[in-house]
Amino acid sequence: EEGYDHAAVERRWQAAWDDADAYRTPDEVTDPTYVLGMYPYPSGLLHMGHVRNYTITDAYARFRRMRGDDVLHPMGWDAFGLPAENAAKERDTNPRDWTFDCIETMKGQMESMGFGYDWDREVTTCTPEYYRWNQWLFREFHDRELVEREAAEVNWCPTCETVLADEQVEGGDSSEGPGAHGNCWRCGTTVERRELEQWFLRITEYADELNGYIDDLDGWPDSVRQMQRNWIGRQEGSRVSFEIGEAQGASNGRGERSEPREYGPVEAFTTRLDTIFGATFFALAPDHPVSEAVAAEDDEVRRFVEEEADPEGDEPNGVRTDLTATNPATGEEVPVFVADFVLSDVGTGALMGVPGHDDRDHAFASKMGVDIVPVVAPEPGGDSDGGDGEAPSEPDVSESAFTDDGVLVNSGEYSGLSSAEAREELTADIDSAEFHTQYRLRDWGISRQRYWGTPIPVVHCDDCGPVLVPEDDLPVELPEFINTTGNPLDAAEEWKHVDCPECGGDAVRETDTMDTFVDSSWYFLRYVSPDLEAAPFDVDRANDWMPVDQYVGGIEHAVMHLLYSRFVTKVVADMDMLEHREPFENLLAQGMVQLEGEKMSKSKGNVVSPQRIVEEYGADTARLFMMQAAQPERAFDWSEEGVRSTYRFLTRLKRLVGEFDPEAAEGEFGPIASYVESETDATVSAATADYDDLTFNTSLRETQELVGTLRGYRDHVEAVHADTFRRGLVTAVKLLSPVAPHVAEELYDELGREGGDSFVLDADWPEPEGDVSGADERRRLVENTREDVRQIVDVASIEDPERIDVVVAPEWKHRALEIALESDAPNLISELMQEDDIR
Ligand code: ANZ
Ligand code: ZN
Repeated sequence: EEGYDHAAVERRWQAAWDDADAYRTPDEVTDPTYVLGMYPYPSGLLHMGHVRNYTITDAYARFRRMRGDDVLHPMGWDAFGLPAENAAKERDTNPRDWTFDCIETMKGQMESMGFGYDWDREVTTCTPEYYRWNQWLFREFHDRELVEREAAEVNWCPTCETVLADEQVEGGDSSEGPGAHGNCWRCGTTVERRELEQWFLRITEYADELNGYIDDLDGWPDSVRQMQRNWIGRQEGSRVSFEIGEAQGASNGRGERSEPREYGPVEAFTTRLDTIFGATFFALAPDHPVSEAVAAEDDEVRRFVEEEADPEGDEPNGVRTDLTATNPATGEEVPVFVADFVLSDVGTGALMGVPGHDDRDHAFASKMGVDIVPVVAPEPGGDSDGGDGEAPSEPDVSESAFTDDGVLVNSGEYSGLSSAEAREELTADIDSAEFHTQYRLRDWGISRQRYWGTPIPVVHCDDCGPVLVPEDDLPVELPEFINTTGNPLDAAEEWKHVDCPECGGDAVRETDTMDTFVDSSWYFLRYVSPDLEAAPFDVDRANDWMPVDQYVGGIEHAVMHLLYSRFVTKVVADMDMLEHREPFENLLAQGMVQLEGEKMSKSKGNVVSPQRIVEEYGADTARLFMMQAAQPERAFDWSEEGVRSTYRFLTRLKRLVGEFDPEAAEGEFGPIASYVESETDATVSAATADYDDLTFNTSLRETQELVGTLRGYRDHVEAVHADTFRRGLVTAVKLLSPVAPHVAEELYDELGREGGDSFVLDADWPEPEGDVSGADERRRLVENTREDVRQIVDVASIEDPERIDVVVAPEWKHRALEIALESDAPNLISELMQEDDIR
């Protein structure tokens, strides 16, 4: 069977929308709904992941619009980044031209998909009109003491020759938190550590709020919320200092004896101060200042620090120093180790070792021959051998640690307290202890040694040090691209040398550019007033539209992009530029498009080209197939057979509408028409609820069933009732229109528009006309006559014999069975045979 002329239909309506400026955002906003898909990196061509992402937002935006909301549904380009620079080098062009070529292509593809964007609001981050506001924000952050310059160990990719944020290092388990070692997210090369002067945004200042608000983000998937919590890694505990000194009479590694050295108090962070009576050793990270001081004098320690320490190793390794630490609870001196399982960027870089109650400490102490003392016992009565009032019995910790909370033992006057009570009391009683909340989150290093990004608006002067570029001199524009190894900005001599804004002397521009996650941390605000020249965004409009009602994008952005956006939103709110403190009210992380169970990817060579699908079957088929294949959050397999069957559905629907002749439809409004009306109502109410939940797949199934019912109606009665049939068709078309907008426009046109609508997208969303609360009930109450039964059976059984029980009143079931037997309908027969009232 031949398909409909999808190319003609799609061309016609895209042109009509264009002419009418149909997707312009309304100026007057009463019921704002902001629907946003994560903007793409302009890499060359749209892939199926994009198509899925943007079909979801487009369908939802259209649905909200038909429901009467004012909708903002913009699109833009995450246009800075390393691949453009690499591509430019390969092709002997420059990143700007390459990027704009990609944008043009992808924009054309988006238009061919029928995505209804307001292109007047297009935002392209590599334009000075956009990135000047990154620079402006950098200044504002600086004024608020949220910018810091620090020499820091950074992740360095030797292949890309650039620093990577912790989040851009993959392979290390991200649940381990920042700083996990691994591979470059771009090229897979093993990441090295290097020390460089870096600019940081102090996201840690907002750690507490970023963590606390997660509880309120109930429009977000739990998985994403949990990933954010893990990343922030809030821990409540105590800081406690141990006095560190050289043991009396210890040798200092040079074989001489000298005065015992004092190192003073050293702080450790612990979540288990209740176990302090069992702290039988103290351990320092290899690059803790005390470790470094000791290493300078002690060969063995130096060898460990410089050569042997392996923080990624499975086993904890360490070396014993000549130092001792005084346990402030017991007054006892315990040995001090330098150990590689103590991480320098966690807590204070030092810990009290409690082998009886911590697994790693246990493994380390066993290896080093350190005492293992139980100081917490399981709560008596909790276990089978326990009873009320029984004394807690010490756990056996010789083989492994007892890591639960419990009741203190061997802890002096604190014995008998619960772990929680003991933590309170010990923190209060020990002079050198205080409560402390710690985060795994680190400040956000934004410096990149790359050309294609926002220049950091700083000038380095020999006399004044780093000086911010004054606001009036913004933007600091990128110079022309120079094809060179290393950072092209270092080679841009003319651009680089400037006068110091403070003293007028010779100075040099900062040649690092910003992480592109800076661009994406506020782009959703730029869309509200994309052309504004006086500010990054119009505060009133932002307050109208924000927060984004529905944000849709890939799960790979669960941590970095979403966390940075939340951070920047909070800072902007603190600048009194926004009423809201969270940017995204509802978040949908769309599932992957797969082929034979594997993610589509160039490297696997299993990519299906959206362009080919659009050419062969049309954008509507591509969109409809994707949305009906699975719930948006789920992964699903691309299937050419599925695509073809969707195409057949649209082709037949188009024919069904085409063949409907209202003049010739002279059927009565009888029980069958009434049944069809109730099916229409029931479909509207179910499909609407599903659109509200973004479960397009079920709403589309309902709609397809309605189309089946309508076809059955037409095929099995002499003449349909014109109004009923037309209403059914119009309803089906409207319900399909968010997902298959071109066909829907065409059919809405053929059916004769309602009111003064120019487009189906301006039409009112359908409403049930009858009482749908009892829809099922009403279906049963259809007044069945003998002949009606036959016809209802025919109409209903086309699509779904299982529904026979709601379609046919009980007293007519026998008659229905007779009919089924006569017409040799095996599915229907078996369905009816199972009915109680027949058996
Ligand atoms: C004593 C103690 C006793 C601890 C005990 C735990 C259990 P988790 O384990 O994730 O809750 N710690 C502190 N600083 C560290 C560092 N720089 N590198 C590695 N580990 C460090 O994290 C909190 C615990 O991590 C802290 O509490 C400390 O060990 C360890 F029965 O202190 B605990
Ligand atoms: Zn100066």
